[in-house]
Amino acid sequence: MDVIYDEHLVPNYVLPDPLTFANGAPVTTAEAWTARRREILALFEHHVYGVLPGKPERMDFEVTSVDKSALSGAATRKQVTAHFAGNDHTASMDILIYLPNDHPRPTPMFVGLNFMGNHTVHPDPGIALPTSWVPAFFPAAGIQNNRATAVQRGVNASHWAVERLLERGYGLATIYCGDLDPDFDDGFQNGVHALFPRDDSAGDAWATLGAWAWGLHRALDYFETDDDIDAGRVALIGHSRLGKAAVWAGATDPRFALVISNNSGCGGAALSRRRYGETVSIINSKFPHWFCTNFKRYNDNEAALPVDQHMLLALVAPRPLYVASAVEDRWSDPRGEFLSALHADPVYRLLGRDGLPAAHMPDLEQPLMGTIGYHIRTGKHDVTAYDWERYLDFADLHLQGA
Ligand code: GTR
Repeated sequence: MDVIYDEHLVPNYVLPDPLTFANGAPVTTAEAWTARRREILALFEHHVYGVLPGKPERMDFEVTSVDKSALSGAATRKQVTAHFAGNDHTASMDILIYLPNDHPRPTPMFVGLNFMGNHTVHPDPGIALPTSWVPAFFPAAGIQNNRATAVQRGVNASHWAVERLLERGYGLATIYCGDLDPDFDDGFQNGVHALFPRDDSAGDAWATLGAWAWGLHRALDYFETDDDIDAGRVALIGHSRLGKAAVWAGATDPRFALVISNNSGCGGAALSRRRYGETVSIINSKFPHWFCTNFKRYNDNEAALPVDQHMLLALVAPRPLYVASAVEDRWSDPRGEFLSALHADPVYRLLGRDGLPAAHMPDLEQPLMGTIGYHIRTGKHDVTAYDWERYLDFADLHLQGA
C-alpha cells in the first residue's frame, strides 16, 4: 500500500477515550484516573510493547572511572557499568555521565539512550569504547565487523548538546541501546532478555523497545545510589526509535520527572489510526523485534487497537511531557504527534494541570510550554541545537522552578 503523505487521504477514525473505562464508565476524578491508568498500562503491555520485568536476580554498579576535569575542566565524567545476572545469564550496560562542575550538586539530569555507542556522543577521548555489537549506520566511519573503533568518536555529537547542558546546569547520562539489546531480530537470545525466562504464550512478552526501556529504569536505579545526582529531577529523552523507548520507559516508571519525545513517530508519539507516514504494518514488517507479538494483529487493522498513542502520552500525566516534531519528518507524522499531545491534554486537566496551551498546531518554531510542551521546527528527522534549547527551557520551567 502507498504511504500516505496527503492529509486528505488520512482515514476517518475514532480515538479511544482515555477518560472512559473499558466498561463505558466515565473517569471524573483523580482517584478514578489511577484505576483507569492501570487499565491503559495493561493494554499497552498486552497489545503493544509487552510486559516489562522488574530488577534482575542480581544487579550491581561498578564505577569504572571518574575524571573531575573532563572537557577542559567543565565537567566531571563518570563511567559506570551496571552488571546484571539472572536465569543463568549475565549482561551489562555502560552509563556515561557528565556533571557540570560549575553548578551545585546534586545535579538534575537528562538521560537518554544512544544509537551507536557512548563514544559517539562526544569526541572526548576518555569515553570507553563499547565492546558489544554496534550497527554500521555510518560505514564510512570505520565500523568493522560490527565492532566500535576510535574512528567513530563524536560522530553523533550534534545529537547531544553536552556543553550547553553543562552550561545551563544539567548533567547528561547516556547508554548505548545495544548494550541492552542489539537492534536486530535474533529471537531475543542476546541482550537483557536472556536474564529472564521467556514465555510468549500470551503474545505479550517484552521485545526490543521493552529491553531499551528496562535499561532506562535500571539507570534510574543507579542514579538513586549516586549522591552527585538528583534522582528526583531526571528528564528522560529519546530520539526516533529511542524516543519510542523513552516514552514507554517514562510511562512505566513514575520516577522520571519529565519525559521528552523527539521525532518518535509511529509506535511513539504519533497516532496509529491516522496511518500517515509509517504505519503499524510497515513498522512491524521492517522491525519485527521492536514490539510484542500481539501488536502484529493490528497491521492494517488500527481501528481494532484498544488504545492509541495519545493514551501512552497520558500515562506520563501529571508529569511534564514534551513532544517535538520536524516539518520535513513526514515519516513520523508531525500532525499525528501534535494531535496525540492534544488528546492527552484532558487527562492533565483532570489532574489539575494546564496541559497543552493550544487547540491548533503552532507555526514553525513557536514552542508551546504548558505542562505539555510541543514544537515543530524546520528541517528533517534529527535532534538539533534548537530542540535542545527548548528542552532546556522546558526543564528550567519544570525542574528548576524558574
Ligand atoms: C526508521 C523507522 C522509524 C524510526 C527511525 C529511527 O527506519 O521506520 O520508526 O524509528 O527509523 O529510529 O531513526
